[in-house]
Amino acid sequence: MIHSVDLYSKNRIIKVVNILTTGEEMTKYNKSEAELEAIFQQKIDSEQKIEPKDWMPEAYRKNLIRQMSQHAHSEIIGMQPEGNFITRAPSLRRKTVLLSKVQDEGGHGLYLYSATETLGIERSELISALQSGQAKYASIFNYPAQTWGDMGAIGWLVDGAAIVNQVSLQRTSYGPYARGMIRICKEESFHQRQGYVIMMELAKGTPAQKQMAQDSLNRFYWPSLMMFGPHDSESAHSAKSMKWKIKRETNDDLRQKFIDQTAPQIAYLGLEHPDKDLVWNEEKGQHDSGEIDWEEFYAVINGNGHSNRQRIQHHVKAHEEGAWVRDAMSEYKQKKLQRKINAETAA
Ligand code: FAQ
Repeated sequence: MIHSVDLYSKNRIIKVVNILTTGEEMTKYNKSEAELEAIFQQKIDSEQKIEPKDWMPEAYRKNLIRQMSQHAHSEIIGMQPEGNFITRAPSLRRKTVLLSKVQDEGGHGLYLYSATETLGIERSELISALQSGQAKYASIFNYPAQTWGDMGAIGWLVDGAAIVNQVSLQRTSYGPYARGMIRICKEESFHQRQGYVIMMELAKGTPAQKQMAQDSLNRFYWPSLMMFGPHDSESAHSAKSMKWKIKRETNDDLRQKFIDQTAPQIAYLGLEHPDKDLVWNEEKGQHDSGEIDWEEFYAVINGNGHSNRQRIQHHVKAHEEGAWVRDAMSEYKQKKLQRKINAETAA
């Protein structure tokens, strides 16, 4: 009989083997850590992907686990504001579209957790870090969704901002993350479009509907800009992440792209721009814009946004209620393994 502790040790053994590979490579190629690091950086500089079994500096692995798991958590926690509106969608068609969109976000979270696990960390460790508040998720999901207009604003602006970032991440240096991003971006484009269509319908509807669209835009515009993170000068991880090509463009450059792409979309809807300081700068070929409320940003990422506690409580509850699924899966896995061992012993 194989007990779960045996399976657990099996995973531990895999981890140890991975660590040994590092040592083996050092002996195999007779290379020091510094030489391996130089080879690693050359690979990055020549646009080769780093794959799970390749040698990588420990700080690269840790930084990737941090960013990728936070990205996965964002997708999963991000299901909550829109999930809350599935039963309130104004038509059957809208309900099916929203349901499918929210399911896609769940799928993105799962690809990203799986990709993170290739770096030698267990899913359960990632989930504990989320639930204990040790790991962050995108600040935007701590703002409440209050109206149907918010479903439009989230799809258009939140998925829109996510795409601007994720298009650049398709070229990230870690192979499993880059490949995951290609599929995720295709799905996010549909999400962004469905959000904009909701906004177009509201904006050309009754005065009350147009007002609803304006109100959603006003509440979600600035938090969407915050999705790109602090200014480059304040960004703790950017320098290393850019050198390692985990990030391909800086927080401020990506935010600027989003500001520039969103301005004509707001104008097309006939809505007022929430940034009263926004002006086109002919010389720079981009917009100059007003300053983000960074106090609000830091309050939200440090756990004090409107919905932080509610989002985590909801996740903990859903996770506990799903325990039987995980137990059933692990029993089944053990049963299959035991059958295989029995068959091999009998042969
Ligand atoms: N929210 O040094 P940096 C989506 C943290 S997917 C919360 O600049 P970095 C789809 C940062 O983690 C949206 N925390 O950090 C969807 C770090 O804290 P740490 C998610 C933030 O990593 C749509 C600290 O501040 N997308 O929306 C935020 O180099 C609709 C210092 O910052 C991704 O995760 C923030 N906005 O750059 C789903 C993309 N900004 O870890 C459902 C991948 C910064 O030291 C519905 N991630 N922090 O404790 C990235 O590109 C990067 O991680 C950044 C931040 C750009 C988010």
